[in-house]
Amino acid sequence: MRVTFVTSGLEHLGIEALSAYAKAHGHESVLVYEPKPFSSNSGPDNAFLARLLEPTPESTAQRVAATRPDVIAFSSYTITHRWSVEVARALKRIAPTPIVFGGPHVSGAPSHSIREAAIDAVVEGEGEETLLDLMACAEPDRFGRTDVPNVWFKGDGELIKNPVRPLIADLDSLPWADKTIFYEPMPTFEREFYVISRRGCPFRCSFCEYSIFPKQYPGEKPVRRRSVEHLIAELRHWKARGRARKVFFWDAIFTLDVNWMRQFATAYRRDVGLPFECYTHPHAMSRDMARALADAGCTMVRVGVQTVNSDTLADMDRKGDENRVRTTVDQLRDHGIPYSLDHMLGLPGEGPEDQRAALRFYNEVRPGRIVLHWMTYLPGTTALDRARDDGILTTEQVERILNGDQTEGFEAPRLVGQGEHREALDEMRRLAVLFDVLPLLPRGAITWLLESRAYRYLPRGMAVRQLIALMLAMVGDEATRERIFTILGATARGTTTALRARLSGSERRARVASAAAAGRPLPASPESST
Ligand code: B12
Ligand code: SF4
Repeated sequence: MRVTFVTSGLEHLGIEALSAYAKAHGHESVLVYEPKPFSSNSGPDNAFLARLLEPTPESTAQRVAATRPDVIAFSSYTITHRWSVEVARALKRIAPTPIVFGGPHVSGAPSHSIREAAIDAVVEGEGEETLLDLMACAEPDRFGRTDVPNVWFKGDGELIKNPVRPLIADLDSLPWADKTIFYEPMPTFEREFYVISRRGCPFRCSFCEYSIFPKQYPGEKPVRRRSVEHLIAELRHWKARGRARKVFFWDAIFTLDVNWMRQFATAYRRDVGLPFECYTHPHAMSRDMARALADAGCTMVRVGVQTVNSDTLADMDRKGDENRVRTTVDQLRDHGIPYSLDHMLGLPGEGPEDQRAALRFYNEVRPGRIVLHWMTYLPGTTALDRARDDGILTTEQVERILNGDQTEGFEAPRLVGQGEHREALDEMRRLAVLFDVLPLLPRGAITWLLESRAYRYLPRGMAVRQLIALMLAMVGDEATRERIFTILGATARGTTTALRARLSGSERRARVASAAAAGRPLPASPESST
């Protein structure tokens, strides 16, 4: 049996895990990957360039159909869900092959997702065993209509939800991720080796996908970790190819168990030795943990702060406070480990004054980088439920989010940035630039910009912020440089691929073939329906 995965944007660890599992069980797996460098929310997004250069859903559907799949598998984020649905619809017009959707968006909004006619089955939660079960019933009339756990499907006039199966307890029983399916079309990804040592997070911050966990897996323990041996063997294998320059551990929190970390530090330094970056949480750092990270050769730790307002932290069910953050960065600094801080703008109830307070604090602790995120309302999260209950979002807005509808996007500024909030959000956009430049300017300059409110005259907008990111890459630490080079490399490669497809005419041919197969006239302009 052959499964064809379809995705866009950046490397996808979930697809790599599923592909490896399918192959280990005797199936074939293929990836149709569209870089979509101007619309995947991971680089310089630009609607005009996206329309001009990126493939249409019809052309992606042709690429998928050409792989002759038995099952077509999409993994969608909320920001990519509509695109995935458009490709699925184009596919259904040319072939009856069963289509399954999994991933964070549909896991958070399964009942909305399964209503889409082009989707035959939706999988929530972990997908390895479920995918195999689905491949065993891969015929249009049987697909997912059995008792396959984790699957939602359409019954006769009703939606059917099967129970979820237990989580995979022993991560060492899983094969290594199938990296080659991404490295072949996008060799630049190999420069920064993405890996996870653990699944799950012990916390339940309301804005995070992990807040869904208790509803999805009642009574289950979320955190499971690979053994050091299993992890190091995989890293050694990829290091031997000589292309990776850095490792990124994408665990929600890498620093959870100090004994594991000590064992890891010895083995990593001895057998791998590449610079690496990882996440921590102010409740998951200690002097011993920082020492073990330093022993391992860690070159960047990202500390999740998000806000320093204790009321907001409590409202968002988030642990951690200013003191914990200060202790965490002290411990990292004492061990010579560079750190960056993750901060969120637009959290419910916060305004410019909260951002100024955060900036004063960050100016004291002086991180090497501040990674900013706007509050995003994600399907299934407790933050979305509360925003609806508290009247922050309307029922229509919540429905749009659950359907992955991009009309207003999913970030706070466009959702709640009207009326009384307009001015406050505009000021926060200006403050965003100050967060960006903080690591580049001396402490006194930041204090002056902040207290005199001169930051209101700083140029803002994405172009300026991207320029600052580039400057940080030039003068900043090695880990940041590698991060930015990976994104730039992927954007450049994605653009070349898109240009080549346009110039060779394959895009136009795909649309003609698709329209002919569906018995439709070809739309007038190649760009008109993207
Ligand atoms: C590592 C990571 C990344 C990495 C790697 C991406 C990846 N998916 O592997 C990078 C840096 C590229 C990334 C980028 C982004 N990320 Co991210 N990322 C994560 C993180 C921290 C861990 C993911 C992970 O552990 N994967 C490990 C694999 C094994 O698990 P998995 O991907 O969940 O896949 C399993 C199941 O979901 C299921 N499954 C998944 N797909 C499918 C498909 C089928 C057919 C089946 C049957 C099953 C199935 O089976 C898999 C194996 O069990 C999660 C946090 C979280 N809660 O998951 C956020 C998370 C997935 N990211 C998120 C977001 C928003 C993004 C960005 C959009 C951020 C941005 N720029 O705005 C970008 C998207 C970039 C792009 N366009 O490609 C959100 C997604 C929320 C949503 N509803 O869309 C999450 C949940 C974090 C959050 N905010 O709560 N991310
Ligand atoms: S600590 Fe991080 S990963 Fe864990 S629930 Fe909170 S935001 Fe999500």
